[in-house]
Amino acid sequence: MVNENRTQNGTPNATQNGTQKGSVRAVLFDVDGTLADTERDGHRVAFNAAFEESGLDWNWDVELYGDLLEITGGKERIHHYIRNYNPAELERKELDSWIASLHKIKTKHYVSLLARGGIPLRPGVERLIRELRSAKIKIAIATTTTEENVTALLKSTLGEDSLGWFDVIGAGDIVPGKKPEPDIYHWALRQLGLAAHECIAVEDSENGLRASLAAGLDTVVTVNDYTRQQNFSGASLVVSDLGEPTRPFSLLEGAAPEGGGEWVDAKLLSALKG
Ligand code: XBP
Ligand code: MG
Repeated sequence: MVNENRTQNGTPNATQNGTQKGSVRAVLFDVDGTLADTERDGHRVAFNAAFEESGLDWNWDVELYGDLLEITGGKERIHHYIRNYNPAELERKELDSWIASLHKIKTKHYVSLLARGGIPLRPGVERLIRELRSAKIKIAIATTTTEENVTALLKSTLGEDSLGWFDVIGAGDIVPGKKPEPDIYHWALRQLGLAAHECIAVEDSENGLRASLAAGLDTVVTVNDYTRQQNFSGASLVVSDLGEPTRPFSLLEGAAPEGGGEWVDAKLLSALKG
């Protein structure tokens, strides 16, 4: 257990007025693009499999999907696609429930793709999660994706027990507003019983960063092919990935704290809180 009044090497880390300097109480992880690179070869493939199973001649290629990722939420993304690329479908009777049933088929395909071991965790993710757990720092999930998808990803990469490692899992429709709305981060902080200033978020996209910043969370961004060119102003640090001691990250924006390694660990996260 990390003693609130001492850092792990025993030096006091309280500031003059006694507030905890730089201690991170919880890390809130985004999922898609952050824990794993799930969009291009996971969700996109599952959407296309659902369209085919439903007899639709729709095909979201890599480039089009990159544009559609501007809209978070699978059901919202299908609706956006219809409005902007296939407006004739707007005439479909009970459009919303038809989209919901199409999305259910997509989720079925995505979950089975993950179960086949489809998508690995990104560099440093498992290491950081295990480190935070042993440092007794809480970990949470705050994602737009469907909870079933989170469960499938954690099971297929970290094993069944890993579901119990997370103090809070906030996903999908549990909140009314999806990223860039801050709803899911507010929800997760409430469940954690912590204030934003005690925590830090890890994200991959501009939508995600806008959501975490709006919730008052310092945020580390790990980019990927779909998000590299996006606007990450306000992020505490922008890096290629979380890195490993043997495979340092590339620092893209911001300054890694003094004395830290070139990988994201509990020490670096606390130092970022400064
Ligand atoms: C990413 C999303 C999700 C996924 C698809 O979520 O926006 O909508 O693209 O999953 P995050 P669903 O980056 O917040 O993890 O089809 O289940 O929505
Ligand atoms: Mg994401």
